[in-house]
Amino acid sequence: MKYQIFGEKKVSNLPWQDRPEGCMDVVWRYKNNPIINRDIIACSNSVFNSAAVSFGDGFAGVFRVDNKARNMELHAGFSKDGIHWDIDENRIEFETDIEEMKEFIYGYDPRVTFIEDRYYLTWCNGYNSQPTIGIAWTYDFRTFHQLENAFLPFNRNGVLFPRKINGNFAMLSRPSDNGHTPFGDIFYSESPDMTFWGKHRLVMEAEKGWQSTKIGAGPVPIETSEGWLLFYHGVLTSCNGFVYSFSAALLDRDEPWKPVYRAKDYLISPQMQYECVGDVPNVTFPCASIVDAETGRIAIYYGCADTCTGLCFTTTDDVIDFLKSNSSL
Ligand code: BMA
Repeated sequence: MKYQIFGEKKVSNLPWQDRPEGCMDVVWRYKNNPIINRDIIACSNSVFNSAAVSFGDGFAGVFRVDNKARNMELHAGFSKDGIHWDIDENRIEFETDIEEMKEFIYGYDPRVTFIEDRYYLTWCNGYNSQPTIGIAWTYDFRTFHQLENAFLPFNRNGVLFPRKINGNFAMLSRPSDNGHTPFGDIFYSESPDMTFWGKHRLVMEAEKGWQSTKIGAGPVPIETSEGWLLFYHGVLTSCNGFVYSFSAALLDRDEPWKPVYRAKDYLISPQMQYECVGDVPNVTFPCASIVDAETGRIAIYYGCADTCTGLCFTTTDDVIDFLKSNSSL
């Protein structure tokens, strides 16, 4: 490997397929996509923007399930190979002593981050029916302990860093509105205790082309010698509505609110039928990546057309080289 990876472990059973012959893309799709169909459990209308991590000798995850009543809920699941999933029929019932957090209204777009000794779940949490960032932790993906919301509404795409920065927990998020927000930049915040968040900093604003309307952090950033590798989604407003693509940036290791490289081009945009056709057409929305520290291979989980879940692959070296030769900064 050309570039070093920090804080990640060896994942010898990482889902993987080599880049297809003749393919010139930096990120390529799993050939049997989608890996999770919309009807994988009885109650599901759709299963998409979801988080997966390496867990024990297999994988665990938290899945966005929009149910047949069309409420947005979070379900836990397990997998031996990261491709075939057993998803709980029942939604996660959070445990909490905080009276204000006891009512579950809706939850969507989960991210899971392992920090120190446990897995933290962040998601877009309905509070007073308005979106903000919920936080919970778990050891086993069976019992989840909910903490305070990180921010006031309206906020989405809360993604924790996998280690403390300057002695504090750190999170990316995207302040927004109560609708299909027509704007949005990525911000950085710190907290000494996972309760009180401050030191808010702008990281990146919406720019041009595929990322001209709004942007939002995707999977948990991966620490490398060249900076924090962040996959993020970007939205273009076409005459037929929003188009969600994704690409990558590298953020400074000590001051992650400072981008070092930022892709001019997208890595994946909706082009396959399962990405272009569904409940919301033209959406590719990554919420998780698993990296194998030994090879630098990365498996990215992404929601497709707000309907099903896909998988795609790359390596840290490939993405970093792409960023260095393709940066708008
Ligand atoms: C965003 C989020 C995502 C969704 C996307 C496209 O605002 O709600 O969950 O995938 O819109 O509908």
